[in-house]
Amino acid sequence: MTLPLPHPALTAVDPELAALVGEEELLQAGTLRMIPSENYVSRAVLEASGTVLQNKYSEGYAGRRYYEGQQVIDQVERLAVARAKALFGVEHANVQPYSGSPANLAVYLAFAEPGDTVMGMALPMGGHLTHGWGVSATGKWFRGVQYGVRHDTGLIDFDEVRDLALKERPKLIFCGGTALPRTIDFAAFAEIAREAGAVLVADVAHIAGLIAGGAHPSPVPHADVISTTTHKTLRGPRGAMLMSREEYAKPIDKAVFPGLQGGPHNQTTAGIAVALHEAAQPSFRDYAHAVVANARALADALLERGFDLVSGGTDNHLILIDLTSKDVPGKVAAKALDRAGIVVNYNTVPYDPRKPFDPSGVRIGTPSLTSRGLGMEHMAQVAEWIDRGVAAGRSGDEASLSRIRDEVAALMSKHPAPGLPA
Ligand code: DSN
Repeated sequence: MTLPLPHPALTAVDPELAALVGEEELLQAGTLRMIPSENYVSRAVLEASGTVLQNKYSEGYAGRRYYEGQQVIDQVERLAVARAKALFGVEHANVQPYSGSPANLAVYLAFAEPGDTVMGMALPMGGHLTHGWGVSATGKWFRGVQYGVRHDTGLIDFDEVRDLALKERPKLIFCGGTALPRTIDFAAFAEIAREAGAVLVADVAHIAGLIAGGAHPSPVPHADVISTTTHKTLRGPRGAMLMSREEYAKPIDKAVFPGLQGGPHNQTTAGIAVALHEAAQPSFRDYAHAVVANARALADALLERGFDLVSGGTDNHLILIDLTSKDVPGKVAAKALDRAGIVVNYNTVPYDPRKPFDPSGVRIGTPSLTSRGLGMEHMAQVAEWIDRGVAAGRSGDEASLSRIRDEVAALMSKHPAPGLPA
């Protein structure tokens, strides 16, 4: 089979949309995708996510629905829940949240009242909007207090976190985020949460696949609630899960439905079930460890080329580059790399003097390229492309960007992506 994939029904009904899907398939096949929150799902996950399960309403939970005709849907949801519990070793799993932000909002609904104090990592330090940041509903409807990382090390200062938690007595403490290149010390957060009388929420959206594959320590049994999306390192469809001990099952389930959401997206639940099955295979452990090994090798290669990495490197799938010393803004670099076939996102770095829409850094990661079978032996080449691309972005050398794009496409053509045939 060659790209783009045949979509006969779609092409017949809506050729304009079919053409756009085909363009996206070619783009994803021909580029080096390095946004750390993205990945490639398998053909099996794609198929499960595009089934007639889509046609069914099933508000409620398996065995307790508000609509009839759930003979199959109940089994699908039970399968996904059982697989999540087995994979992560948790007592309770809810697979219905539509995505990470609604999942986190459900946690607020379950454990806090509007106006309560909540604590999370500041967004520009690597946290997430829904951890109480001001522009988010979670920062408007709750009183968000925020911790960060140390200026000198780029690492979380647990003395600062403890002092803040004991002073502010938040109802919830979030750990985890979107731009954290280092291992999260769940035990340290749990101790602080216990002292402060807070519910500890581990948002492991970025690292769920690494945890499942044994390449990052698990938040079990330290966190009271574990929130995760399913589409990042876990390599499932776009969705989310909330996991906990049994004692929190009821408030979490009630908050997701009927508190916040209506009918679950059953086709997504099916895709999640397939992804969890795939993540339970021995090959997924290899994948998770390879993601980290690649990121470390890439970080070393970038350091050799004089790049300034926040916290000095990485323990996981993600690298945050501060481009101040390269004299090029993150946005200029990200857009140049995109023209060179290397897809990254511009990102704030801790204590960034620039604005969020025009920050100093770029955020890169290895989940997608590892899914395509790139290994440590390729990371020096990837670093060289990034180095050349950033320099070409600074000088406006479009010919150089175009040459990199051809080189990238040549390598990627030898590494078919899951879900996309060569
Ligand atoms: N948008 C996600 C990310 O890119 O990290 C977080 O929600």
